[in-house]
Amino acid sequence: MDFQARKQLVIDRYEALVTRKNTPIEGNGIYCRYEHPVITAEMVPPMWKYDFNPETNPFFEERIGVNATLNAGAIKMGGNYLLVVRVEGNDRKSFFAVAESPNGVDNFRFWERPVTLPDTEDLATNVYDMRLTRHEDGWIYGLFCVERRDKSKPGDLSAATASCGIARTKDLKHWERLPDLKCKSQQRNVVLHPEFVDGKYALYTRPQDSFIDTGSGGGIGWTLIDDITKPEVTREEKIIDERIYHTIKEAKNGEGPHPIKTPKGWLHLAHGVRNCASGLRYVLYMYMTALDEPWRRIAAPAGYFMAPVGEEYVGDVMNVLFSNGWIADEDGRVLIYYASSDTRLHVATSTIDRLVDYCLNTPQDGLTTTHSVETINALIDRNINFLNK
Ligand code: M1P
Repeated sequence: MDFQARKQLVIDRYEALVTRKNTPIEGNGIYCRYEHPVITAEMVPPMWKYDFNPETNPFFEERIGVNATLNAGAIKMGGNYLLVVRVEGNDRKSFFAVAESPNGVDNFRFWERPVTLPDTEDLATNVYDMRLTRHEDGWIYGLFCVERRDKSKPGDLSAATASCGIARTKDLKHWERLPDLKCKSQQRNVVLHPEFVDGKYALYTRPQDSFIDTGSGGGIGWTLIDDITKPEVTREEKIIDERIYHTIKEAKNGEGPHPIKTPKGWLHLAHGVRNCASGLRYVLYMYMTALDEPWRRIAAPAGYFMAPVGEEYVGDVMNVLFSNGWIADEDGRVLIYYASSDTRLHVATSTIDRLVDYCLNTPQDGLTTTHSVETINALIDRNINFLNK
């Protein structure tokens, strides 16, 4: 195929993908998955990957490969649905890029260029998983993981450190970088609460002993910080959603996007991790906290909310669902953006009412087999009266 024909083919394939209609699939009554992922590596604009000059690229070869599009922060602006996507190149470096859709479930297109994120003096090797928070102080904050080589282990080429990077913006175009969060432990999955609490910025944290292991880190933490422009954890990180033996969050967990405020409390989406013979398994779960005390858990439905199905199992890091973005629409609809197996990005839709109902009325985990059977029997007992109604 000559240059012109290949160029046309690449553009046509790209256009077909970004304009593809997406339809919901009825599920368990709590949420609907969708037929197609919302963003895949193939939906990154050809202009970012190909040299369009026939002189310098006579075979119209791809020059810069994109490996995956995953873990996106989400926000609604000007009536459109915007995702700050983690785009991972073939070179294993991730960067952020904004994709926009008129309806939130299909027709996502990346903006002309990826985000140019100012760095700190201590350059990051990698950045990823931005959580967006439209804070009541008027800024939109992006909190993300900053990965650097662990200089204390010069002999170990895979030793890294994780800390929380912070940037803020009004339009997702111009970003002001603030210092990284100062903290005694490593941190990933740090999320900014959208409201001041006692006049302070509030953070969901995830203290961890090392880059991968949370070790003595007991779960999702909560702390207040005095000054977002000099962010430092000086108070206790109170564990508000703990890891528990023989549950979906035995090995580790982490807050997803910032919680959604509802009349009945704050709705939280998180990921839980357990270990098994095939490696780590990441699933999504939910919990709720009190409106006036966002650190106090009031509901904890048992088990996972979403786990991988079908092609979602397969990818770069198998058996993973991860979410750091959702949008609560004005009409009560909730769009949940989740990535599967660190490879592609999907949407699931629900409503505030359904999610609150799920959290408040799903039985809690009794933590033993006996309790699980008792819970099922109690439901059957109640159902007998309704069977033929
Ligand atoms: O590979 C699965 C996920 O692993 C990490 O999450 P956590 O810090 O909870 O282990 C992150 O690197 C995340 O990006 C990734 O999806």
